[in-house]
Amino acid sequence: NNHNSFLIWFTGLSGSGKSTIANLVEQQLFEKGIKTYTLDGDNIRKGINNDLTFSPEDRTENIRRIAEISNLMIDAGLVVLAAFVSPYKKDRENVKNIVKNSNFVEVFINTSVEECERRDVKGLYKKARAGEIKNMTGISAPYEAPEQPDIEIKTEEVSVKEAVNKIIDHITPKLKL
Ligand code: GGZ
Repeated sequence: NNHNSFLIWFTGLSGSGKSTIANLVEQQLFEKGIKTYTLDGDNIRKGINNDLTFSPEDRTENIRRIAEISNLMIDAGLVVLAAFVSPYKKDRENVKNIVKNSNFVEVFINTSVEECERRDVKGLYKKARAGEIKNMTGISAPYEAPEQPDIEIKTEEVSVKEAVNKIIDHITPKLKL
C-alpha cells in the first residue's frame, strides 16, 4: 500500500486559511482522479471529538485521535488532508510517528495573528479579547510554529492560487498517476 496514500497536515492559527487552501488542493487532486478525504474541525470536533475542549490536554487528545483516523484512511488508500490548528510541536511530532514519516507532509499556513484577527471570520478573536473565550490560540493560548515544515505558505505574501500550486508541485512526485 503505497499508492497515492499519504497525509497532508495543515497547521496554523484559526482563520489563517488552512481549510480554504486544503479544499482547493483537494479539488485539484479530484481532477487528477485521486481519492481524498478532508478532516477538519467541522467533521471531527462536531462528531467523534465532541467530548473535547480547547485545553492543552484535550487538544493533544484531539490531534492523537485525528492521527489514528488518518492512519486508517491512509491504509484505505486515500490522500488525507487534515486542517487543524495543532499548536503544539510535540502533538505534530506524534502525528508523524503515528502515520509513518514518509506518509506525512507538514504544511505551515503562516498568517500572523494580527492578520487573522483583522479577518476574524468567525468573530472568535473579538470574543477572546472580550474574555468570552478562554484558551484562544494566538491570544490566550500558545502557537508553536513549525521550524522545518515541508511547505510554508505566507498568506499575506502569496495568492491562494500560488499557495495551492506550491503544495501540488511538492506532492506531485509522491503521486502515481
Ligand atoms: C482555537 C478555537 C478555539 C480556541 C474555538 N482556540 O477558525 P476555526 O474556529 O474554524 O478553527 C478553530 C477551531 C480549532 O479547532 P482545532 O481542532 O483545529 O484545534 S486544535 O488543533 O488546537 O485542537 C476555531 C475554533 O475551532 N475554536 N475555540 N480556544 N480555535
